[in-house]
Formats: sequence, C-alpha cells, structure tokens
Amino acid sequence: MENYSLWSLAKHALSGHRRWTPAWHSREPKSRYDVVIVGGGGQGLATAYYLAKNHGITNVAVLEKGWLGGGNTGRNTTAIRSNYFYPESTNFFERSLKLYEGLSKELNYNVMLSQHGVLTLAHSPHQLDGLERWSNSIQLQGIDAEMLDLAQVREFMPLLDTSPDARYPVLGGFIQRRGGVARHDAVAWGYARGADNLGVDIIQNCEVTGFRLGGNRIKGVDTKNGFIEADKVVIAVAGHSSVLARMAGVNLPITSVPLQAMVSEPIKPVLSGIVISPLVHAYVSQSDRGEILMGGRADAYPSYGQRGTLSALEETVSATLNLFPTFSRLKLMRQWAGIVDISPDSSPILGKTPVTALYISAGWGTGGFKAIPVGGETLAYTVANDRAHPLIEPFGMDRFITGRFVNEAAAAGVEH
Ligand code: FAD
Ligand code: PYC
Repeated sequence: MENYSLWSLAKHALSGHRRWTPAWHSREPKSRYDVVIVGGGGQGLATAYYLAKNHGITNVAVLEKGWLGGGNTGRNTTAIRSNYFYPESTNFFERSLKLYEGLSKELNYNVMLSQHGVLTLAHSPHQLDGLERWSNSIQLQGIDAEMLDLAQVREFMPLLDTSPDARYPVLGGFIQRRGGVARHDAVAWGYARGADNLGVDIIQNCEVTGFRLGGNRIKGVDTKNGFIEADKVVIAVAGHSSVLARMAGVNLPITSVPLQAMVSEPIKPVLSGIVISPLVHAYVSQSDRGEILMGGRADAYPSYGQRGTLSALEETVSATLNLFPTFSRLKLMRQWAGIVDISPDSSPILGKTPVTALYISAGWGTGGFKAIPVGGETLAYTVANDRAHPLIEPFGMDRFITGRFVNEAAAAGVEH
C-alpha cells in the first residue's frame, strides 16, 4: 500500500505526478465469480468491500459500464445525516453516520468528512410544530437533534435572510450537528482501493446487457465483454435499477427522474453547514473550493436524460435567492444532473428479490450517498448469509405486497 507521507507527496510533485501507484488494478473479467456486483457506484463498491472484509468472500467482481463513481455517487451534493423520521430509517442511517465517522481510518483514505451541521428551516408555525415532532422522534432513538429558535438560526447561518419582510420569513429550524458532507469521489475510490486490496476484481467499461437464469435461479450475467458465470448477483445501478431488474424478470415499483445540482463561482468562506428549506425547495452549502452549491426539487417528469430541465434549474436558483438575496450577484458556473430511482415510500429497496441468488440495492432516490457505508455493510451480510440483515428487514421488496411502507418522503432533503 502506498504511504502518503509528506515525502511521497513531494516526490510525486517533483516527478510531475506521473508515477502515482494506481489505487486499484484494471482487471480482465474471469469466466466465473462467487459474486458479481453490477454497478461501480458507492453502493456496489461498498458491498464488495464488506463481502471481502467481513465475510471473507473475495472471488467477487464489480462490473461498471463507465467509470467508477461516474453515476450518482460522483454527481450528488454529499449531504450526510441520520435525521429521518421512523425508527427503521433513523437506526439504519445512524449506523451509516457512525461508519462515516470512522471511514477515513477504516479505509486509510481521507474521505474529508466535515460535520458542520444540517439545518432544516421552518417558515410557518405549522412547519415548526412538524419539525418539533420530527426532532422528538429522532431524540427518542438516542440520536442528536435540536430545535433552534430564530436567534440561534441567525447565529448558525448569519448570511441567511431572516428578516421579517423576507418573502418566506424564517421562524426557526431543526439541526443535526453531526450531519455534514464528505468528498464523494474519495468515498468511491476509498472503497474501490479497499476492495481491490482484499482481492476483488474491479472492471470498468463492462456493461451488463442481460441476466441468465436456470429455472428461477441466477446463473450469471451477459456483458459487452461476454458471459460471466456467478453464484450470486447484486444489482446496484441507481438510475437504471428498474431497467436492469426487468432484464432479470423482476418488476420494481420505481420512477426514474433527473435531479440537478449547480455551483456558483468560488468565494471566500461564508457558509458553515448545509441549510435546507422544504418550503422554497432549495438546499445550499459551500464547497471546500468556495463554490456555493445549490440543489432543489427533482425534475417534474421521468427521464433518463442526465441533464435536467432549465425550469427546475431556474426554480432552484430563484429559491436559493429567496434564502440568500446577496447571492444574486454571483455567477452560476456549472450545472449537472443524475437520474434518481424513487420508490413509492421514498425508502430504499434492499435485499433479496423473487429470483434466487439475485439481490438488489435500489430506490435510493435523492438520499443514497449518506447510506453508502451501511448499504454496503448490510447488503454484504444479506448476500453472504442469504438472509436479510436485521437493519434492512423493513426495506425488502415484500413491503409492496404487505403494505408495511416506511414513508420517508417528508424527510428527503428535497421534493421529488
Ligand atoms: P451510482 O453511483 O449511480 O452507481 C450506479 C452505477 O451503475 C453507475 O456508475 C452506472 O454507470 C452503473 N451502471 C448502470 N447500468 C449499468 C450496466 N448495465 N452495467 C454496468 N454498470 C451499470 N444522496 C445523499 O445522501 N445526499 C445528497 O446530498 C444527495 N444529493 C444528490 C444530488 C444529486 C444531484 C443526485 C443526482 C443525487 C443525490 N443523492 C444524494 C443521491 C445519491 O447520489 C445516490 O442515492 C447514490 O449515489 C446511489 O449510489 P449507487 O452506488 O447506488 O449509484
Ligand atoms: O439526502 O439529505 C439528503 C439530500 C439533500 C439534498 C439532496 N439529498
């Protein structure tokens, strides 16, 4: 393993950064694996890592049609928090937050976790009551959550327009101080390097085009590079979950829509933490580079176009200016989108499928970055034991038959 000491940084700087040791190997696919994971985003890579690390299953391939982290993992706004509403969700996301808190050490890779807090605003007494109820529910699980009055909101985010004549006056808010952000590429690359070190094959530019079944059991995957036999297969392809699952004869109740984000030109540090306003439909933070990072509601129509529409962009910018009128003088530098796969109750779909030995990690919608560590850990357990990990029992496909939904639409950072 490379030792990233000051000496090695200086050596690489002097050699023009030409001789870095690659973080993972580029492998040719073998003809057979114990487990094939389709999708080299954070969820797929973390599942591979924990299969090898926690269960000793190393004859594993991660097949990625493009480049690692080129899907939603590399396109998201990296909000990390565990302030969901129902105990099933808070316990699941809190486990993820705890794993994030130790992740740089676990992977020996700096994922740049920065816990500056996530603040959700209330603009009406009714919203304030809702946030109080939400905050109490989280505290009952032993998880940190705190109501802020207007003075405390001002102290946390002085640049926010909290004047009474703002278009949507702020009355208060609810904060999770352990919430924050991490660097998305580093999360994908750290898990990739960790998995590679443990013997997992990471194969990019290898699109899966179909699944082979024998009776009701998975036998392997067809790829652009040929057939690969596998005892078990995991589908972890976010924006294309229903497309891939359908190839294996599994229908997922998922809607796929673009979700956009955008950044301004960089400025000096003016914001600490993330602020979310569910009313104006914007969330705002400042990147380590100084850009003001903005996101809003998902696009109105299902699409696989990874661009997003101008109207959603305009709405996000205008909502941001409702909160921070001073940003009107900033230039918008970049905009991008990813396709998010939204389930009927806005909770993930995790675990076994009706096809024997085929597993799914999907339905992450607008919030699966924060769940990469726990999604990987619990799905690896489920694949290794062919039994749902207790933390993901509530998130199985069977809930669409039993009706035991875990409706977290209101806890998603953005409307969708
Ligand atoms: P991905 O990272 O999308 O990985 C799936 C991979 O599968 C892709 O690399 C894709 O190329 C590959 N693939 C697809 N089809 C095939 C095939 N046929 N063969 C092989 N490979 C295939 N979440 C948060 O927690 N906090 C946030 O602040 C947040 N903000 C977001 C903002 C935006 C703009 C977007 C788009 C998403 C946001 N999310 C956020 C959601 C989060 O990004 C996703 O839920 C998460 O990244 C899903 O991880 P994944 O590994 O499942 O998917
Ligand atoms: O999941 O917290 C979240 C989030 C915020 C913005 C997009 N997703």
